[in-house]
Amino acid sequence: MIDEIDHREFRAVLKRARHTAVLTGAGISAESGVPTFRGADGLWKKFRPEELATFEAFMANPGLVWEWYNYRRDLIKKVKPNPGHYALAEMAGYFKRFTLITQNVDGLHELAGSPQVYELHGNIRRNRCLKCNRTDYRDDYVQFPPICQCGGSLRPDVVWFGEMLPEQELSASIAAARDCDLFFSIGTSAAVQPAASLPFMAKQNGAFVVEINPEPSEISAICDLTIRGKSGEIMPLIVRIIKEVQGEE
Ligand code: BJW
Ligand code: ZN
Repeated sequence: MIDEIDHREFRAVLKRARHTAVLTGAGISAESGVPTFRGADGLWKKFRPEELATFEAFMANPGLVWEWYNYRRDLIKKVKPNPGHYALAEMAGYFKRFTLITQNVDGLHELAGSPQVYELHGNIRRNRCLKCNRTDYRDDYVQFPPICQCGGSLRPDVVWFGEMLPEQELSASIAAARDCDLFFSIGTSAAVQPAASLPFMAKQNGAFVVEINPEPSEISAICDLTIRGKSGEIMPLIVRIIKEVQGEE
């Protein structure tokens, strides 16, 4: 595996990169024990997205949608970042600019110490009020489904299908994809828009695009380097190479 990663062209790219941008998906948290969405053991194999991950589904049956999110919240509370998350937190220190963009709602990048993370699909630990828009991280509401102090219904503050992504995070992510010279797509099937367009934007701008994923994805064909392996194993190796090349004259 190290031969696949450790070659002259990639070493040169790592050495000269000025701005590195990274997009992560569910796969980076798989080794922490968080299920992915698609694939053999994916969440969507057991639950249909349109029944749980849309605003319409929430309005039709808030109790059912809340049960599903509470089940996932409980699971996420028990897990820890893995070597992939820690490697990315460390990587931030090795480039003039480093932008970390995630589709994940589990908060594990922040927990691993990444200094700034654009969370494109929200955060599963956060609640948002449908009436006053206030947010909080409480999980001790007495009523079920939970109600805000203003009387409005609370929802998980994640982005469902058909909803807009948070404007600032999305525009900062697009700007980074257009500005970077090195882009990593890690652990995502790149099946969901608009996040899946970011690697294409980076490529169009001339960036070197690297994919880390044990399986092919929607973006594999445009990648300059595809590393077929687990991010928890590959990312620490990449950090090791970055340290080496940055120490070279
Ligand atoms: C490993 C690994 C290991 C495993 N190491 N790797 C047609 C064209 C363009 C767009 C659309 C369209 N039709 C509909 C749309 C829009 C829609 C969309 O993209 N749909 C597609 C399904 C086609 N997008 C939206 O609706 C978005 N909003 C939007 O577009 O707004 C504008 C608009 C509004 C109204 C009308 C029209 C436009 C919003 C998308 C929100 C996505 N939300 C979710 C749920 C979040 C909340 C929750 O958690 O419950 O976000 S869906 C789900 O998918 C979640 C994820 O963030 C997202 C992406 O999944 P991800 O991370 O890629 O996971 P997987 O499971 O797919 O892949 C895991 C990968 O890891 C695999 O490849 C494995 O191989 C790999 N792996 N182990 C490394 N150890
Ligand atoms: Zn409220």
